[in-house]
Parts: sequence; C-alpha cells; structure tokens
Amino acid sequence: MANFSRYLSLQIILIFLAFACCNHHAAGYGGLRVGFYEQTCPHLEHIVKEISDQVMAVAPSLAGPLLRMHFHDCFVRGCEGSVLLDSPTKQAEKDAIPNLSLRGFQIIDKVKTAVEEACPGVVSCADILATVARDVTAAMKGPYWEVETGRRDGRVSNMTEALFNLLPPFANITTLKQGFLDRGLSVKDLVVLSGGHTIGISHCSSFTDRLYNFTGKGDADPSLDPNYAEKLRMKCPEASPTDNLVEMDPGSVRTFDTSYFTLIAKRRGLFTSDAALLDDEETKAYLVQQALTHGSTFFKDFGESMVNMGKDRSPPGDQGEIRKVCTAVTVIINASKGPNLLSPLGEFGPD
Ligand code: HEM
Ligand SMILES: *[C@@H]1O[C@H](CO)[C@@H](O)[C@H](O)[C@H]1NC(C)=O
Ligand SMILES: *[C@@H]1O[C@H](CO)[C@@H](O)[C@H](O)[C@H]1NC(C)=O
Ligand SMILES: *[C@@H]1O[C@H](CO)[C@@H](O)[C@H](O)[C@H]1NC(C)=O
Ligand SMILES: *[C@@H]1O[C@H](CO)[C@@H](O)[C@H](O)[C@H]1NC(C)=O
Ligand SMILES: CC(=O)N[C@H]1CO[C@H](CO)[C@@H](O)[C@@H]1O
Repeated sequence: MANFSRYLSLQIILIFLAFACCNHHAAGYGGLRVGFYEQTCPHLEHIVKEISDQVMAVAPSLAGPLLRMHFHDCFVRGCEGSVLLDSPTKQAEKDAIPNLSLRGFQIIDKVKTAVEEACPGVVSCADILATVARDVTAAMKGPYWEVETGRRDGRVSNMTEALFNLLPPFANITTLKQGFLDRGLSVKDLVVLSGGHTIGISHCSSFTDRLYNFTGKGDADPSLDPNYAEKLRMKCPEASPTDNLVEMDPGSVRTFDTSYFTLIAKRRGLFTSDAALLDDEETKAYLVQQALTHGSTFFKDFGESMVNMGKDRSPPGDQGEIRKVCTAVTVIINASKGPNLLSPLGEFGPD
C-alpha cells in the first residue's frame, strides 16, 4: 500500500511534468557548458572514460556506432537522448530504417548504471552519449575535445521523425548543406563531420544503388572510381541475400585518421553524400586541403564541429528530464493527444 501511494504520487508528478513539458520555445535554455557537472558529479568524465576505454579494448568495432549514435541523437529533436529510447510498439527512432546499424545501446546503459551509482538522478543520458562519443573517438587515436554538458533528456521518440530528419546516404550536396543549415551547422561543419566516416562500417544496402545500373544503362555511378566500384561489387553482389558489411575507410576502420579526405579526393567515397562533397567549392576546397596536408587542421576542426553539433537547442530545453534508465522514458507523450502514460512504471526497475 505504501508502495502504491508512492507510485500514485509519482504518477501525479509525472502528469504535471507532462503538462509542463514541450513548450517549444522554452526560454532560458542555454545551459550547455564544459564542466556542467563539476559540483554535482565530479567524477563523471573519469567514469565515462574508464568504461569507454574498457569497451574499446575488447570491442573497438563499437566506436563507429557510438559516435554515429550521438550524431543521430542530435539530428532528430536535438541532442536529448531520444535515440536511446525503446518503444513497446517498435515506433521509436531506433526502429526507423536509417537506424539499421545503430549498435552499442548496451554500452550507454552500462555507463549510465555506473554514473547513477556515483551521482543518482543527476546526469542526463544525452550528456552521457555526447561524452562517450568523444571518448571512443579519442580511443581510436582521434581528436579529444572538451564536451559541453547540461542537456536534458526528451520524452518523445518518433520513428517517422527519424526517417524525415536523418540525411540519407544518397543525399546530394544541396540537401546536405540545407540539412546542416537547418540545425545551425555550417558548410564547414558538414565537410568536417563527414570525416567521421574515417572509422566504421556500412551495410551494402546503403550504397549498392551506386554500383548497379545507376543511370539505367547498366553502369555504376560515374562519380565513383571504376576500380573501386569493381571492388565494391565483389563485396556486395547484386542479388545477395545477405546485406554484407564494408569498411568505409578500408585498411584503417579502427583508426580515426585523415585518410577519409584522401579517399574522397580519389573518388572513393562510399556514399553519394561523401562524393557530393566534391560538388561544392567550399567543401571541395576543405577536403583537397586536408588531403594535401595530411589533415593538418582536421582534428582541431572535428572537435569544434562536434561541439557545434552538440549544441542543438531544440526541445525539450530545460523542460526535459534526467532519465534514470536511458532506454525508458518517464512518460511518453503522444504529441497529437497530450499526456499519455504508456510506459509502465515497472520499467524503472528497483528503486
Ligand atoms: C552528412 C550526412 C551523413 C550521412 C548521409 C551519413 C550516412 C551514413 C550511413 C548510410 C552509414 C552506414 C550505415 C550502415 O549501412 O550500416 C554511416 C555510418 C557511419 N557514420 Fe555517417 N552519415 C552522415 C554523417 C555522419 C556524421 C556527422 C558522423 C559523426 C560525426 C557520422 C558517423 C558515422 C560513423 C562513425 C559510421 C560507422 C558506423 C558503424 O561502424 O557501424 N556520420 N553514415
Ligand atoms: C537534390 O536532391 C533534392 C531532394 O531529392 C532534389 O529536390 C534536388 O533537385 C536535388 N538537387 C540537385 C542539384 O540535384
Ligand atoms: C537498367 O535500368 C533500365 C532502366 O530502368 C532497365 O530498362 C534495364 O532493364 C536495367 N538493366 C538491368 C541489367 O537491370
Ligand atoms: C497518437 O495519436 C494519434 C492521433 O490520435 C494516433 O493515430 C496514434 O496511434 C497515437 N500514437 C500512440 C503511440 O499512441
Ligand atoms: C511523429 O512524427 C510525425 C511527423 O512529424 C507526426 O505526423 C506524428 O504525428 C508523430 N507521431 C506521434 C505519435 O506523435
Ligand atoms: C537496432 C534497431 O532497432 N534496429 C531496427 C532498425 O530498423 C529496422 C527496420 O525498421 C528494424 O528491423 C531493426 O530492428
């Protein structure tokens, strides 16, 4: 009975929060800064780094998915952890098609558990993801940057939104530039952050359209180096029943290096969206410069652009929550219907 009334009052609080939520122009949200948890969770960065390093030592192939996960989080509803949410009816962002290869959710849970032990109820899942993304990048010998924190977690995860908001691999330069611009990101951010493709893998299905009958004349995408296209066709047979995996930066998929730009310059970018960086004067100038100088400014630029990407001030702003379990929302709000308690309270697990 005591438990019941506790849950009941929790529900009432949650309903209140639900109504207070979602003012899309919440004033005063600008709290992102380095060291946001200095007082409230002083060992946060240490905990995240320790677990990230442990994971990278045994499963370095998770670096790519974890970096990409932060990108996906930020591009749908701003960086507010909604990419992490599970939906009982499989309608969350992570169920959308572009998710395909999103992996590593269990790593975020692992970090969250450790962080909750040290400082319960303080650190958002979105901040944990942003910090993990930095630490796995650094662990792959990539750049290190100061992560700004102070995000709050959103309560809504919507598959359709993910479908519309994530840029597809076949996007042209106009779509890419606009997609970045829409999120307050520059053309430079676009070319710099695309360099994230220096690590990780892709499914064949993300680019096979470029390999077979691209223009309807039985040919490959003319913007792709023909020798490279041939190699890719071998890895991705046309009628393959399996969706094979391909290294995006062959030979150094586990090293965050500058070879991505050399590849693009040689017309060996895997996706149309990579190759498209040659179709704009500014992005082309940047990548040619990086290719010629062995990426003289890439690491510094990447850190700056990651901070820019992490700034997204979309909702929930200061109205969000500090989620206790990164995969479970406190209240799922159906935007079209108002508050809607879908998530059984039992999902919180033992308290
Ligand atoms: C500019 C628009 C972008 C497009 C169209 C795009 C598209 C893709 C696609 C289609 C894949 C392969 C998914 C699969 O088939 O498994 C991929 C993988 C990846 N992307 Fe992007 N991406 C973009 C930007 C970014 C950004 C900004 C980052 C991070 C800074 C990033 C990091 C990654 C990483 C690390 C992987 C490898 C994932 C793995 O190893 O599983 N991408 N991207
Ligand atoms: C780029 O793609 C968009 C969306 O598919 C399309 O509307 C536009 O015409 C394309 N632009 C160019 C220059 O090809
Ligand atoms: C290539 O595409 C064209 C136009 O869509 C089609 O007529 C043709 O049959 C295709 N060829 C092959 C080998 O699939
Ligand atoms: C949200 O509301 C819309 C419109 O009433 C409805 O079609 C949809 O099924 C609802 N979604 C969920 C997850 O309850
Ligand atoms: C999900 O997003 C789409 C597109 O913005 C919207 O039409 C739909 O109502 C949303 N679904 C829910 C359950 O809010
Ligand atoms: C990890 C994950 O949730 N993957 C899903 C991505 O989307 C496809 C297609 O909708 C689902 O089948 C996967 O389960």
